Amino acid sequence: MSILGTRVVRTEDPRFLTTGGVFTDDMRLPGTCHVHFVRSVVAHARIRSVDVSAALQAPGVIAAFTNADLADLPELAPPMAGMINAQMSQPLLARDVVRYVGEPVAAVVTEGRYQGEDAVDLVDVDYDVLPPVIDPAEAALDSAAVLFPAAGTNVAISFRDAAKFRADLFDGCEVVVSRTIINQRVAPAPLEVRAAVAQWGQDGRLTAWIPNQGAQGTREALADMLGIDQAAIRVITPDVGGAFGAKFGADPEQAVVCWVARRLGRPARWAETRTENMTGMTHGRAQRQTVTIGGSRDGTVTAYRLEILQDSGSYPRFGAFLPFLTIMMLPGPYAIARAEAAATSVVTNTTPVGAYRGAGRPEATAAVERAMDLFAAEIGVDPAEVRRKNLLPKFTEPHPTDFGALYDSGDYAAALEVALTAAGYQDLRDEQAKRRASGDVVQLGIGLSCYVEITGLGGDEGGPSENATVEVHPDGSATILTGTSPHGQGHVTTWAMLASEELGIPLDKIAVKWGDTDLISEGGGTGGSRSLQQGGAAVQQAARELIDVARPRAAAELEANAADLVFDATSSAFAVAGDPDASVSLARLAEPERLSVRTVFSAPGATFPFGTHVAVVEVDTETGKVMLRRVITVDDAGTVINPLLAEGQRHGGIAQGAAQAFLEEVVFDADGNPLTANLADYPFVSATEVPSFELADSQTPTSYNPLGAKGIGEAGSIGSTPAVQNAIIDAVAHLGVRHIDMPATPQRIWQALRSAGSQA
Ligand code: MCN
Repeated sequence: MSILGTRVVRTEDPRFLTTGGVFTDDMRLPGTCHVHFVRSVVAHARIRSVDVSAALQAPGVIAAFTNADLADLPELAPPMAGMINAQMSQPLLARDVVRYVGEPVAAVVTEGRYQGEDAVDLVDVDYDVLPPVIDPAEAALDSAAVLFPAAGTNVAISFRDAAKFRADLFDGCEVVVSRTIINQRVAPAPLEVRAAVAQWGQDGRLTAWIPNQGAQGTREALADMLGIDQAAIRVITPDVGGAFGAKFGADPEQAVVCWVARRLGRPARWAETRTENMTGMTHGRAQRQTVTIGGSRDGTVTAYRLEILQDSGSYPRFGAFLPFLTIMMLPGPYAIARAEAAATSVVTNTTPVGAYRGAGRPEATAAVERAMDLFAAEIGVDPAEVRRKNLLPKFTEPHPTDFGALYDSGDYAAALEVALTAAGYQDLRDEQAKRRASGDVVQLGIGLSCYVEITGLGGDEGGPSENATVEVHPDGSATILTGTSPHGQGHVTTWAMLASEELGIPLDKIAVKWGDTDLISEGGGTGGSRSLQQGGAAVQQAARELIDVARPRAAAELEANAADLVFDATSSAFAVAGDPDASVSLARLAEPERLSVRTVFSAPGATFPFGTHVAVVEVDTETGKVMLRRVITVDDAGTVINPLLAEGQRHGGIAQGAAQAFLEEVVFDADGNPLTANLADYPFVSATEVPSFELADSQTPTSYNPLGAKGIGEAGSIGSTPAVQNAIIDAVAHLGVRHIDMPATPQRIWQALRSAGSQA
């Protein structure tokens, strides 16, 4: 019986639950010093001076560094240079200007960790405060103060041109609705904050332990920031306590820790506080979207336009690039005859924005799903019916869109119907009608969201790819080396399942290794829900190739013809066809020489998982309080290899996505002071705010890899956000409310009800 598709319990967990993980901050090297950062307390200012003299006198202080000390490091280009305005790069420590609260200005190095906490307070930074630009709409104005005078603009990058919008896009539409909606800034808030430990060897090589999503990408980022060859760096990834897109590459602080270790000739370490994490780690989303949707009164949508203003934060990073992905997924699962989009990414005096679970695609889904509901409300047709009318029909051959995507396979209408049936949609509408009729204080809301997303995007010209090595040892065990980098997704379990399936080696005899660049020099890491479809496929391919390598050895051993041998995965041995007594195990074949295969799996392209989410909420119309009652989802990620893990990903993603709809938001005041700088002020979602989700099964295999698998890691956070937002608005729609921005907090709901009431 195949192990694939079965609910194998995570083999990672016994260790986490007993001895515990070993995270970067657990690394202990003799003679280590501690790095602490002095961070800007103002959002925008010229630095007149940085005086570290008092700090240097404090107990335990070894050294203190400012930007002037980093003269041996190269001038940095912004990440994704060539696309992003070249004048907008971030120095490792602020040079003449600070551009957000939390920006590292100086580094203080101490013998003991606790000594640094006090010493940083003794560094005297003299600021000449500049006008802060916090609102991206203001940043986009010609009259706005510019963050980078040399750039002469706050625009980091733009995509397509709103000036070229068609004047006739909405011609012939019976109904056109337009609205500006906010996809607010949120914090990835992984349980493990950022950290680094660095040590230079006698040979001049750097070893850096950094929590990341791909050691090879982290090595490249460090090489750029330190101006050294990648070959001179070894990155090791200890256990990682969540990343959610925000731990790709390396951050300036991590490069400074490496630099300090070199300068002082001893190991150096840093682990941030939660407040540093909330203000210093990249945030996600942060789009202002203007949607315009038009069509006929029967529910057919014929035209759709999206204008995006992306807040990139102070130093443009991946966040500036998010609209590219949003536009790529613009029409979502719908057949809309005419659609167009344009986007501008601007810099503001706030924390830089980066990738966050879904990165650009949740924003596309949120826009079109909100637009669909606005349209449905305007024409008075059930939102399910409007979606039904406009979904692309089922296709099995790749479907190209006008926005550069090639949907591999999909049956969006089926996903909608399965979800509606599982939810008991009509019963819910009946209950809603009853509560509306009785004027119940607590109203019921039902929200829908249909989505298609992109997973496994990227790679070089050859398309997306990933490598894997499988080695069988003489004792019957095996080792897998992978270029992916799990941080909660369970690759150890799944990769072992894939190898076990091919080789017949039990799971507990298969070790999975990743995240050491000296051991695995190439790899794309884990992000964009790429790992199974590329990294997992590579493991399967390597295991199959290993059988091919072993076959001639078995033939020699058994003095048989290679073609007459069959490999039996239940006994992990080759046997001569028709003569089961003549057999030799794989383990035995690994005795004379190493039995190891490294392979690269290349995919023809990205895959496009899809689904439908139905959210059911109760809204107290007197207090605005929201209770999330149910979320029912279809998340079709092709063939599922381990349903337990895939469902875990869905549960986590749905909770995270739902939290964006009604709880989470990173807030700055008008001066750029962060108001959500810890987990007391930032309402981090927990199990108490969400119900257990109802997950319907749907598997439409892709032909892009032999597993038939697409990605599942981000589906939950893509589908759930608009479903929950739509449900909340639906609960109070009969009272005259058409839209409430996220997060739909009690205050916002209450205000929406009041202004709808006063208009009535
Ligand atoms: N899987 C499966 N069948 C499928 C698809 C996936 O059995 N058809 C399983 C895989 O074997 C794997 C897991 O589900 O164990 C997720 O696989 P995949 O969809 O390939 O996604 P990745 O492993 O590449 O994970 C990346 C994704 C992203 S982009 C973010 S952000 C995210 C997420 O994973 N961050 C996470 N889930 C997270 N989960 C935790 N605990 N922590 C994070 O930081």
